[in-house]
Amino acid sequence: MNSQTNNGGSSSWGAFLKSIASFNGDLSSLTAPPFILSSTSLTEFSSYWCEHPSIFAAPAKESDPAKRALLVLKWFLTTLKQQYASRSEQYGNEKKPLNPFLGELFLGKWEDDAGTTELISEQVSHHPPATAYSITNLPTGVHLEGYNAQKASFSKTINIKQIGHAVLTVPAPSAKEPDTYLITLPSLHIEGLIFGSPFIELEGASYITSSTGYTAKIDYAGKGWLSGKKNSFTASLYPTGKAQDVLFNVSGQWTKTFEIRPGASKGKDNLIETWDPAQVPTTKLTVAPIEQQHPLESRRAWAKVAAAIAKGDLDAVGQEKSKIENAQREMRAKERAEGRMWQRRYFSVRTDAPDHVLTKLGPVVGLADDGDADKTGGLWRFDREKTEKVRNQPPLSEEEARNLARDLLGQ
Ligand code: HC3
Repeated sequence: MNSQTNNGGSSSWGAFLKSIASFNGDLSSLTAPPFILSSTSLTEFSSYWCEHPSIFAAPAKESDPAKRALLVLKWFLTTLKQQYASRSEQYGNEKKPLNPFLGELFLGKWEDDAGTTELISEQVSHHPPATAYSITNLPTGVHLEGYNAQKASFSKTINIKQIGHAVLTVPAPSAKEPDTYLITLPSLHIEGLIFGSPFIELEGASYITSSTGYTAKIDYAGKGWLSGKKNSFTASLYPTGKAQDVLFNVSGQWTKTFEIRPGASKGKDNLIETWDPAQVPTTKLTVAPIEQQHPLESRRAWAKVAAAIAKGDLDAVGQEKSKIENAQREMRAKERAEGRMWQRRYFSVRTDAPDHVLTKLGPVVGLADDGDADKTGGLWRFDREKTEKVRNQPPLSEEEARNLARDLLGQ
């Protein structure tokens, strides 16, 4: 059992395991013992897409469309370690993140050799929970947006199907129009539950398909009974519809190293590149100091809960969480009574027309053109007009900020 269980003791972990066995699929309802509680909200997870901004922006400098598609695949693969293993590497186990409230924001930027890259993450739906994000590298205009929700079930362990998708837009050097890449999200399950040190394993396959006519398929595999290494994958990049004509292969472990090689016709043993995350430092995201943040920004809104988690004071955790949950419930009731809806700050539901990306590229990767809107509260797209308006607004006065925190967070 993990050493961090000292606090909660093995019996509380045992009780947690028992509660998982009767799990109803609502991840937020899991009552986890203190050592497994994280003070990080799921809105922060959007930042995992870009911890290497120069790898994110690199496709914009490549004039060959097949090589651009390979650079996009490489970037996607480099994000997996951050997305799915960084917490268990940092804390020794995968913790239970804070369940974001509607309208919660996480804003930041990366500043490095790739210039400024901006992050906007917003909880756009609470029932069902869905987080939307937009990431833009300003010098190149490379832009990622997407939204995700999770559908969980229990069979031997916690299994999670990710709902939603991401769209990467790459303004390419010699191309008339930017490339569009539609990215699907892998399924995952939790391993190590029984030993009190949960970690994530990815499974099944995910895809990236592009408007330039290339598709990448990534197959995930874990450590089997007899063979295999944990966090393994093999990926191939091919012209869309011609899965046999592999242009590039990538294989390895998404937590460790992986190798990029040409497809069979170009000498599959020729190594093009080895990616070793240990050799490439990540760029730290900068967020505004808490007192300068908007009251709905994650770290400001959850500060008291985070402090209580840090102290291991479960009563205070419960009380502070309840304040937010109750205020949110009251706000929803008020909105219903007044016949209005919570206005999302940076994203809008796409209702006016068919979504061109999903109509064109969705069928290649098995995504419906409604973007699974019924399971994510809508087909969410980044709204540049709204964002412009927000940017032109004066900052909230202290009184406005206090009132917002009182009305929306019970603080
Ligand atoms: C399942 C998960 C919440 C969802 C997390 C997602 C899918 C969110 C979107 C990110 O881009 C990628 C990502 C990574 C990790 C996923 C989390 C792992 C565990 C957490 C459950 C709600 C917690 C389960 C409880 C426990 C104790 C096993 O950690």
